[in-house]
Amino acid sequence: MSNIGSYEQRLEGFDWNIAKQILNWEEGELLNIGHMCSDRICAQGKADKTALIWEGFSGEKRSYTFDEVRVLSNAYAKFLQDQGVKPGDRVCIFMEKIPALYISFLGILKMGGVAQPLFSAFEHDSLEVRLRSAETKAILTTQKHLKKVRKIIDDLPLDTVICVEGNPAKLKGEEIFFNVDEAQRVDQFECFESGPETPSVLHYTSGTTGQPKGAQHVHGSVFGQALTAHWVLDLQDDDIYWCTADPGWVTGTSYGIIGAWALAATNCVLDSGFTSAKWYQFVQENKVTVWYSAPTAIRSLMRDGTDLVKQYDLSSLRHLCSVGEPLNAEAVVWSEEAFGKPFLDTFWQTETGAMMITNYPGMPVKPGSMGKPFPGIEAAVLDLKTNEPITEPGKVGLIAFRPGWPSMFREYRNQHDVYASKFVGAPADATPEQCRTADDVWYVSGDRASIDPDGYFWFVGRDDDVINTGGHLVGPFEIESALIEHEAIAEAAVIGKPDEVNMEVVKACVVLNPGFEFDDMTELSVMNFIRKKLSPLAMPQEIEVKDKLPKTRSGKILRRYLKALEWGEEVGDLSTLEDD
Ligand code: 6R9
Repeated sequence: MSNIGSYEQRLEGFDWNIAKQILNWEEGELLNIGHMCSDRICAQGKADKTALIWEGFSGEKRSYTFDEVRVLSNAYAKFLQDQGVKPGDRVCIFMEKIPALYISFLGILKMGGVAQPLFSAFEHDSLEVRLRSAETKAILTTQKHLKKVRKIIDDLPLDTVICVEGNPAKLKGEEIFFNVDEAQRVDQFECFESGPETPSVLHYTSGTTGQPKGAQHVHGSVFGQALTAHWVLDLQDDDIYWCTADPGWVTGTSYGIIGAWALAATNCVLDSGFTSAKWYQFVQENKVTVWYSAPTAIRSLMRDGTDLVKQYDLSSLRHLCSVGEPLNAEAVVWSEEAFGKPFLDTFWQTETGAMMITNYPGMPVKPGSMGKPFPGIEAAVLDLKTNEPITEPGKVGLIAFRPGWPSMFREYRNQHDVYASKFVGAPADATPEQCRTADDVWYVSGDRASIDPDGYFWFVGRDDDVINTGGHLVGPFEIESALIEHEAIAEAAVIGKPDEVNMEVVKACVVLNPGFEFDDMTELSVMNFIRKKLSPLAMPQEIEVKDKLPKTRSGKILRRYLKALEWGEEVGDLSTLEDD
């Protein structure tokens, strides 16, 4: 059972150095996530411990010890070096949740590269904007996804395409085949001498306007990720841990790789589509003890009922956590009934790199609340007009954090003004570093919440137009831009539409080009167009044709207005709405 101490005990005299003690890491030692998640674990006498338990789409299984992860990630690191990849170069990982993803992630970090994981479901357009923005030097992918890369490579500064799975005979031109299971093991590799501020992982996240933003993380993030994994996920040495997130999403790297392996937990990965039965089977078979998942999945499990739960032996489960969207009180209560313990909600973002507001184990759970700030995190809700912290319980404001926690993002790649706009109290022309270090600065999350008299945070909603579909953030702008490339569409506005399981799904309101009819064929063609250009997540589930779109006088689409109509909410101040 957990022995991590009460929330109150942990708050008192908190210091991030505790993370260093927990990792047994001393100042002056090498701080490289790749090294800390493999070599250090082996050096602690855990070389033969299982690091990865993997099950693939068609039921195939593989497992790797920490020593195997160590030598195989060395092999990736050396191979990348041999290809001319230099420290600081961005290396994209674009593949399903196969073992190569997890192991190459460490390999990239070991040689000083910046790992850029992207969802394999992305189609060429989504891939292209992210590779272009990151000026990605090399991409690791599988044969299945090569055609998307081929489609865009000529226009990109991408030098090296590495295929890690498939048939080498199918490669073209300068594409290189590297299958780590067949490659020579590299027993010793001299890791890049990174420090706390050395760039590590670049995660793309969607915004309301403009293209996706690349949130840059650093090697020092491991302290935040490991400590939260230890105290909130309650990861202990003998845990069998399953984080269901794909590493294309920050949860899948911060907790699906870094937090877990830095603490030497055995990490489970199921690379197959969701069914409740499949998931329960996986928990039962691997005796999963700690489970970190998302509300969409929990709601789907709930829909399939407790009778199904009873058909499996899930008694190994001792601790459950959730992230990505509001976790409904109903889901918390159901999980108590179904699994004998509640899913504990945690709130954080790509930008924060690690958990910020959490239901700390042992703290009384208020179903529907996100919990309280993690020790060491100063959180507030700011008044919507004055940006001052609200002291009145229950009043809604913007969730904000005092900068300075270890896993905080260090910049939005090449978008300094957007980075600066996330901070209140920083000088207008502040550098990213000044934004984080100036006095009285708050990082503003873009979400709204209230705080109750006991200090619990209650999520209210996002402060922008970003759509949260099943825990994945989708930027309306990216979809709108793609929609208007379809021959039938003149204008488009994209909003989130309420959905029972996914919380929101994408809805598009469109104005047609003259001469086009909106019949079933056109609808299907538009949906497929987006699915094939961007990703299945971005595909509108509903398309509504309008004569015109509501716009501000300056020509900006008023998504807020469309959303209010859709959600049956008050439309609010429409003074900026363009006249008829
Ligand atoms: C880790 C992650 C961040 C946004 C965030 C908020 C929503 C995350 C939540 C939650 C309510 C929670 N979100 N956790 N909303 N309750 N417990 O999800 O990162 O993909 O960047 O999304 O997700 O809107 O701002 P990211």
